[in-house]
Amino acid sequence: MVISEMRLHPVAIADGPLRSSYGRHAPYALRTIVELKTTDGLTGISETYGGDQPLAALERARPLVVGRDPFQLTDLWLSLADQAEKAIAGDRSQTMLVPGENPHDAHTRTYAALEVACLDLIGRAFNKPLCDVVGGRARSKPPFSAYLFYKHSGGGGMGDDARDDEYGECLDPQSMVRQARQMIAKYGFKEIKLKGGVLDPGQEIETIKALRAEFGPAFPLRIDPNCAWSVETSLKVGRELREELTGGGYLEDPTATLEGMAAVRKGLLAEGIDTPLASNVATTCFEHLPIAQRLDSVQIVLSDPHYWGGIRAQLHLSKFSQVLGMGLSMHSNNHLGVSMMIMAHAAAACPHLTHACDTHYPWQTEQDEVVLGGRVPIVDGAVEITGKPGLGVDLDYDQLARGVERFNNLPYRKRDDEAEMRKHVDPNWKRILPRW
Ligand code: GKR
Ligand code: MG
Repeated sequence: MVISEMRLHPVAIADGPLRSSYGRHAPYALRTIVELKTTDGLTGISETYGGDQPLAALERARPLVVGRDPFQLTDLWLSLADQAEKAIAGDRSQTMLVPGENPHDAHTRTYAALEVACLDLIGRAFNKPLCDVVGGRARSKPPFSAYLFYKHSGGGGMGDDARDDEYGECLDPQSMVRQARQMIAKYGFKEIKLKGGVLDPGQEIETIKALRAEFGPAFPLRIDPNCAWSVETSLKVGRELREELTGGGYLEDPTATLEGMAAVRKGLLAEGIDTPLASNVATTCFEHLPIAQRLDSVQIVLSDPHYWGGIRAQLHLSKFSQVLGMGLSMHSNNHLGVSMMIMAHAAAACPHLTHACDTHYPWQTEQDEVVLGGRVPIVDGAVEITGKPGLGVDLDYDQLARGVERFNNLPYRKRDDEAEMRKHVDPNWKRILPRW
């Protein structure tokens, strides 16, 4: 089996005006669909970040891909890692950059997209699901959590291409409870994540309390303000939500840097509050983990095969976090069904996975899906790994062409949530950390 061709499809997918400490989501999110074709007629697929930068990085890797035996993944990794070492070393956190934009991690993202497509090829060649190709599964129905966002009204897209606003405007505790009820009724999620860092912390505390009042302790709760709070504010929130964020929940990236997180942890423990801290901002690579453990900054690592370096890296991370005494959950960004299956196979394969994974999938619609047969089902909060080979999904080429056309018609080529805030909310808006 030899890879004879690599096809890259940049797509734009409608996205609602969701808020976070990064700003406001634009009407379309960007993704890239990767296809690898082999001399014996197989096609392996993958999905990754979108826009110019990821596309250019994949283009640069083309000479390493075409002509390759898809089993030779270590060699591919070594070649990409070697290129990366020649780049300037620097801050690998996600503190200031939106996910998918840190140039110091470009090699792990590029490798991940290619590795997944190779593993999909191998699965198809041997008629085995991808998670079985990497050693089998710890679970066949990996769980995902309801991912709630404060949002303005609108369902994403523009003009004639606007989507229905399924969840309406949600900018206070009561509308957030409504959003949660709707999402849980539709998908059966059993854990809840609230994207915070948007309203005054007092209102976000109230929102978490309203969610607890509505769903009870059987639904673990987590809140993630993406570093919007000072250490002091994080301590106040931790104190006020001591009941709500324990028992399976967590406090995610309340403040910036491993040192800041360590100060929050230390302060909470000093008051007898053992709320675990999770991170996808301060910890983004293996090198961060021993430091995070030494400082006691992070008790739950947020994996993500898209930027930690693929499915095999996900397995290493599962082991690494277990050995370091840390829990493991999964981070997400806007994505389509191919990524849904990448995350599901990654989560299925992990022996050590302690929390339901995040997914933005409820925020995308059937109209944008590129998977043949429509959206990947989430039932009882889980995605089932079926017996289908590879990722278990194929591409719908008409839908893919529509996504590419939407991309070609867009004036932007990268995510810029600050610009959206300035356009729609406040002409002077800037991301300030900490904001509170
Ligand atoms: O989609 O606005 C968003 C989120 O804030 C996303 O960019 C983050 O990467 O989901 C994310 C997180 O958990 O930090
Ligand atoms: Mg996060």
